[in-house]
Amino acid sequence: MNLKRYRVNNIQEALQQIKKDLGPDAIIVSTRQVKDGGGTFGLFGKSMLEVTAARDETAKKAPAPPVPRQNNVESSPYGAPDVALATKPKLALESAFKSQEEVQRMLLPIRQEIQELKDIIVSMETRPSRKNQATTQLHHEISEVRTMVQGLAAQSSQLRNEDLSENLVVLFQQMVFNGLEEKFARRLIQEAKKSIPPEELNNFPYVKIFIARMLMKIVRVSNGIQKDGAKQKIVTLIGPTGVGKTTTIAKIASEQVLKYKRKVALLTVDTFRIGAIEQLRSYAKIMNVPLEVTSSKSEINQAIEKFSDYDVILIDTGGRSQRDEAQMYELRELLENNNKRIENFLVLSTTTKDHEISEITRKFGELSIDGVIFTKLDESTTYGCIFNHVIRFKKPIAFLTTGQKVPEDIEIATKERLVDLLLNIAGN
Ligand SMILES: Nc1nc2c(ncn2[C@@H]2O[C@H](COP(=O)(O)OP(=O)(O)OP(=O)(O)O)[C@@H](O)[C@H]2O)c(=O)[nH]1
Ligand SMILES: [Mg+2]
Repeated sequence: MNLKRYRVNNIQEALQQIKKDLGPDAIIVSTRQVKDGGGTFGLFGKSMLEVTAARDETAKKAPAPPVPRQNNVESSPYGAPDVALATKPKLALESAFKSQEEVQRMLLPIRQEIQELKDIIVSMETRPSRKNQATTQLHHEISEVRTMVQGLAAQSSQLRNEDLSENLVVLFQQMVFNGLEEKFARRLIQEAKKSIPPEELNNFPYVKIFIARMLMKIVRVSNGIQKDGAKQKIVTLIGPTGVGKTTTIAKIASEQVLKYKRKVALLTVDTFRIGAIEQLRSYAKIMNVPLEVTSSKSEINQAIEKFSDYDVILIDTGGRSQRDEAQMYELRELLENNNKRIENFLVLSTTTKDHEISEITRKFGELSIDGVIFTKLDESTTYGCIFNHVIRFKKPIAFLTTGQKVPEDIEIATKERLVDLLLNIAGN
């Protein structure tokens, strides 16, 4: 994989250089405006376009020529040693010891030693050490990126054949590389082609902003937790295990108390995981807000009754696997048809695979979903999954979380921020 970054005055300049350096199969993975040095702290620097391009070098390489097989030589995954031992030295030995059997007998201990070494190497390669797992994961990711770059190069030439301007192709590449589903990206650029005045199609900043505006119209946000005149807001966080529900509850509670000066109470129905209650209890203690532990629908209702004069009640639930029908049933039983209006916010991690995010949403969607929280943005490098979700499920996004620190690593999701995550609009 060859990745190169360019600072240029405009996209045409970048495309020329990329074609020259990386060839026609290179794809653009990112474009953004940056300040280019100059002046104090770069303040008076010229605004430049920074373009990152990738090319999979293995794509067009001819396959390696086959290694000629030697007669009577056992093929070895480790290559040379077997061949060397079984050919030249064999001839020398044959002349010294007349009989074939004698030669074989002489070679036996050497063969055994080689086999033992091979076994050691194999066991080292397959031992599930952390380092090995990380390396395997990395190899897997590199091969995924490589496949994507190859696929994108092919799709791009198809788009060029459909007479789409180079600027639209570049933005298509950038969005798909960032995880936006191909068919959504394709629809966007085809729509943009119809709406952008032909004389502007060669104006990269214009085309980019145009697509950003289209995305702003698609994406939905709920501005965190808005009370909208309601006397009380009750919000439950639901979702799979380990996505950050409890940590996010603590962040939201803290923001509600400190920033909005609201009276906040916490509830937890996470009763089957040791330590889960303690985790929330320690946050409640720090923030000086009450916490009630509940394990049935009637207990939830009683606790809500108890906190009837609180502005916001936040309910934490234990993570559940969307594939565990019994757990999902229990969650529905606990949260559906309560006397009070409870809003469910689905918590999803941006590190989860796109198709899993859809599966989770469909399963948890058997409960009503009023908002979505995307967590662990700091651990992810692509954010297209957020847009795929909005396009597929049309649910408003309430918050984004960006780290483990409570309370600071949380932000209210805004349309501008979301579009920036996909297209790098803001620049540096
Ligand atoms: N990097 C990063 N880690 C996070 C973020 N939010 C939560 N975490 C971490 O994710 C781990 C799980 O967080 P929890 O809040 O316990 O997750 P949960 O969804 O409540 O987990 P269960 O109750 O077991 O389902 C913890 O180590 C958190 O610190 C985030 O935005 N970024
Ligand atoms: Mg939890």
